[in-house]
Amino acid sequence: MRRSMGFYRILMGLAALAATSGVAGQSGTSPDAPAPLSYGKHLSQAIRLNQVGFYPDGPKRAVLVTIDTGGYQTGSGDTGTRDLVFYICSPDLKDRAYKGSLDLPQTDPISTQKTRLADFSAFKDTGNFVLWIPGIGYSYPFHIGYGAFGPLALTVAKAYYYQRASMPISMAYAGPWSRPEGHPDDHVLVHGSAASAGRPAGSVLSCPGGWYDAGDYNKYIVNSGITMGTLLSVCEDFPDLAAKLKTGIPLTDQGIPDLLEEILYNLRWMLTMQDPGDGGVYHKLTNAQFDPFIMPAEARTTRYVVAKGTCATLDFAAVMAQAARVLDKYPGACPGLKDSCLQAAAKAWTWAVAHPQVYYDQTGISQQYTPAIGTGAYGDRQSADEFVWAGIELYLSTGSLQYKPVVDTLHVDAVGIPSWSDVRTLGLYSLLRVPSAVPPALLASIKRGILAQAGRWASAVAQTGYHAVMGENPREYVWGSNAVAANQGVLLLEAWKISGDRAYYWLALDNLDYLLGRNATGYCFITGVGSHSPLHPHHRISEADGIIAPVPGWLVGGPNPGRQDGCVYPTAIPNQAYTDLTPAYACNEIAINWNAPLVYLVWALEADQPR
Ligand code: 9MR
Ligand code: 9MR
Repeated sequence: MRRSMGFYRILMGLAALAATSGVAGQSGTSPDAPAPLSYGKHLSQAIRLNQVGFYPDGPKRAVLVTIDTGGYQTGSGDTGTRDLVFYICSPDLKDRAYKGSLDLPQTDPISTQKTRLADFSAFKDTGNFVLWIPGIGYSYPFHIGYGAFGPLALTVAKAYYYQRASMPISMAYAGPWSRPEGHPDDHVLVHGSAASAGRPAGSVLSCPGGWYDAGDYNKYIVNSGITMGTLLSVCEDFPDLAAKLKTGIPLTDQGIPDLLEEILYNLRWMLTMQDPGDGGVYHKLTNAQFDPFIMPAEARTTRYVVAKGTCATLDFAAVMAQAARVLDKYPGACPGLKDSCLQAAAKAWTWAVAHPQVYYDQTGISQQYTPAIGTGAYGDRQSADEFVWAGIELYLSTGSLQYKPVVDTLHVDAVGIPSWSDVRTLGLYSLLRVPSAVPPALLASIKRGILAQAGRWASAVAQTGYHAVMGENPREYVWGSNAVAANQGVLLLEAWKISGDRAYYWLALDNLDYLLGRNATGYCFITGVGSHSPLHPHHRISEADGIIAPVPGWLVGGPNPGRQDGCVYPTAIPNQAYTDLTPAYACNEIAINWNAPLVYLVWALEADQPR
């Protein structure tokens, strides 16, 4: 909120400026004549841009919505037929540092909005600016600088700290978002669905720690899987940056990056979710039903571990194997942990091979056992991709011939982005990290697949109204569409690494521009970031803590015409189906698996900037 206070001060200054400068009406001017320089000195939400910043050497684009056919927000009032100039100005509009003209209007294929692009890539000065279009208004402020996303990199990673279960979140690290410990999870019951000979129903387990999944307070292994795989990949791919970025969290292990410290908080919880008797992993640790909107410390409902499953067990195996590889780089730290991870991963694999199709069936479980379970299902009836991911990570981390057949029998045609239910691509990314271990033909097919996907996206981007890959395909506006945008960015960065073609790096940045405000809703989708961001996420802590500002650094789910929450949205148009309301969990929840690719995207972009 501090950022926006500053922003409002700017606004007030501008109001005073407008009052003294004799702002004139449109008298005597035809609608198509150039606008006088004397009006339009107010904020215009019709100007959409990255509300955080730009790199001096990078592309810089803003979009003016001239006509908003969807009725989500008003357009600019511009007819779209006249020539329009824009200026990059100091925030008080006194100094004009750059002049450009807007492109002709085009129709955004999804929203059917009419949009005009303002490209100021040629402007390379550093500092704080607004974009001003005479007659229309000025934009939210932004920064141009090397390391423009350094603070953002810290904010989106720090978010996980606020989400920790089973420990107090202290004032020293969390400031206003400090809170007492919630969900100790040291007295967790084995649900009937999870019973085994060694651990009959009602046995008491201790499974403390970890992150709450999302707006709710439950902890799900499947969703921890993709989250951890993505965050561990940040550590693996950008160790130098990880060593430098200090997120300001309590440190228990010496000599490891803050990000890894945060990751290990969830990893140690995950380890408790394996049955040491047989190696199987419980699907989730949960209440029977969702908690109400109360603070973690007030929640007292009985907690259960529910049903072992193949997908959870393999996701667990993959995470533990990859973690062993990352921990290997910090030999002095966390004594014994790497070996524990490797043993746990191997045991989990063995269980999964013996139980290859134990799928999570919440309806069936609830019919058979009491209590019935109504929390997030993360049900997935396909374990082939989990076998591939786990097999690859185990092979790369152990070199054992036991896992080699997974690599030898792998055939890759197309490569798509991963999701919690489809994790194969996480394994493919890992193969690219250790090319010497991969058969050359397989390696080539993975690269071809990634370049083909990235190439298709690149060729269609100019047709979108907001110049971003996210925006090409209306079917991508699913529950958690913002994570689709972030994951597209990650794939584009892989394409950049493979080909050396910078254009893919900039296309990845375009998707970050999308998430930070250059989109059909005008929102910067990360709490506490930018000038116009969600204030009412579906997040129990943010809603119940009595603080107006939501917990910062969280990416909300984003536009989703599915509206599975039954809420009223302003429109069902895919890229505008968003509302900043707490009950709207299908577009405005936050989740650990959505922030993870955002962390990857921002850290990867920053890792390549001079600092
Ligand atoms: O708060 C829950 C959120 O975390 C889940 O993503 C969502 C879908 O499973 O469900 C939310 O809980 C709602 C429940 O499904 C229906 N009754 C209202 C609950 C809170 O809004
Ligand atoms: O992200 C999940 C989305 O892909 C599913 O369509 C949706 C309904 O099953 O559930 C989402 O995950 C939620 C989980 O079930 C409970 N915690 C909150 C998650 C984010 O909304």
